[in-house]
Amino acid sequence: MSAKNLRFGLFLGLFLICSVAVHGIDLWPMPKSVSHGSKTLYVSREFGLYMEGSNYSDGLGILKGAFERMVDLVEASHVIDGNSSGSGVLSGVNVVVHSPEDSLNFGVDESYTLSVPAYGNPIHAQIEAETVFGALHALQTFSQLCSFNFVTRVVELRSAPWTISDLPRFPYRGLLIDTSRHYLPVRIIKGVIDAMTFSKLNVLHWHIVDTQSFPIEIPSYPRLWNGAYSYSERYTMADAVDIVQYAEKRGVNVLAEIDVPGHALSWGVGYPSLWPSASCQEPLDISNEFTFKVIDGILSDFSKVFKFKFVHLGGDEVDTSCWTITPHVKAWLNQHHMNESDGYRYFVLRAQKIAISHGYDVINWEETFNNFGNKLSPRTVVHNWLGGGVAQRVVAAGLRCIVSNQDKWYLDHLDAKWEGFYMNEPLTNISKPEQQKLVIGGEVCMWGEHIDASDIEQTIWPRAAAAAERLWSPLDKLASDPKQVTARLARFRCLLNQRGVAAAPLAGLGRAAPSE
Ligand code: CP6
Repeated sequence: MSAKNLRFGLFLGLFLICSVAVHGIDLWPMPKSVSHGSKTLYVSREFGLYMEGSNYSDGLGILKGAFERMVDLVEASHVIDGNSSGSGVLSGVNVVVHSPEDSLNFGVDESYTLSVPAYGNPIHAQIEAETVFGALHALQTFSQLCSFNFVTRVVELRSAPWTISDLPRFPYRGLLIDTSRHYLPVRIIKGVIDAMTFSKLNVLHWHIVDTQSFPIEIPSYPRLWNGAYSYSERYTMADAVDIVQYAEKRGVNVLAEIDVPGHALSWGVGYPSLWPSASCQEPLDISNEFTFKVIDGILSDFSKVFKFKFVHLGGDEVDTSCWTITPHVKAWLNQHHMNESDGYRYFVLRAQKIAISHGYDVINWEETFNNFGNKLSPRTVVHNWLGGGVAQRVVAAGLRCIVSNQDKWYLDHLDAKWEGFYMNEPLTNISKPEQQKLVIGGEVCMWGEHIDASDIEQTIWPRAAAAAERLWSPLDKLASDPKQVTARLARFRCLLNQRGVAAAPLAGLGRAAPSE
């Protein structure tokens, strides 16, 4: 077989897999309300962006950039032979944004309406949104209505007219990446952000540092990144600014984490006095004022770069034995009338106070709540990860909660299937509306011990997308049986592939190898 035939065969194969079933509504995640007709429109090669009636001036180019990327996605690798005007030609989109504000943060209005009329001269799609970030979601939805017709060789938009009205079920829809266990180049992180926008995830939880390495520059304490794996496996503060700006332009917040007092051994490579001793290196030395000075310096530097309302302070899996077997730490605890669990509480609460002094609300892993929940700042969001349904108890105590239970939403569990990701319901056993509101959302976690730049994409996708629909779509639009969405998710997975995201087949991760 010639290379050309082989390419054609592969192309035909992908085409057949990806174009089965044009029936139904091919959107992921499913919007709150959708209605459509049956007319096919052709997308003009001069498809344009209009902003008539907007109060928003797009000074940062957020909308224009998103529009250009959308046109790129829809036309990617295809020649448009279609007419640029005339009957049945969709010649542009008018975007009306009501708020002039362009700063992204937690709770920003992400709602939008999108309508595509079937007739008119010219025919323009219409997007209305309170903020530009709602308009970005509308453009993503619009891009999923478009497809390339290989017979007529035009980009078409089928089933017009469309009327879509949409908003997220939860304001926090996260994905964790871990750059301590394996370094991820900036380019890879940007690719993760791009892919997140396709399924409307809006928080990149950046677990930057941990025991294994300290890859980020901290200007206040410049020896901290001596704990990086190598000279090149590092992020400058300029890299961090670049990532945050890249994400914000796409409607994605960046949540920075330093996980203290456990998971912090690498801090002591540059500053050994942060270790209880040279032979007992974590948790951080609670008896040393310098420890809290360093945390203050990091959070002070972070507050200039990471503008999200929250910072994550970890607090999970703290093994305090180093504190009790190291004489000077043990003496300090005794002197302050603390046992080791008092010390753990003291440390977490003091770190919280420092974060709050820099203007942040705090997210902590659930062990902090499980051990001393009533002592946590009311500005705490408790991040679930263990299996025990802590969300119920957190919201009953009046605190906010993010759901990431490891039995369902840990992407590093390679045997976890997409169906489990889809079916994980954050409001399980929470029925009071005022308590439901305290569950601000959920997050899938791509811990980095066993993945790196070579395979992070196919490990995240499409399973993270399954969770993304759970977090975005209203309960009455979510399938009660994942079989009902298999075909639609499979097509979304193909769309990710077409867009250059190495999403694995649905029958890939989470499945045993086929037997001989
Ligand atoms: N690192 C940190 C981890 C994990 C946690 N915190 C983790 C624990 C168990 C599993 C996966 C990841 N690798 N800092 C727990 C929140 Cl199964």
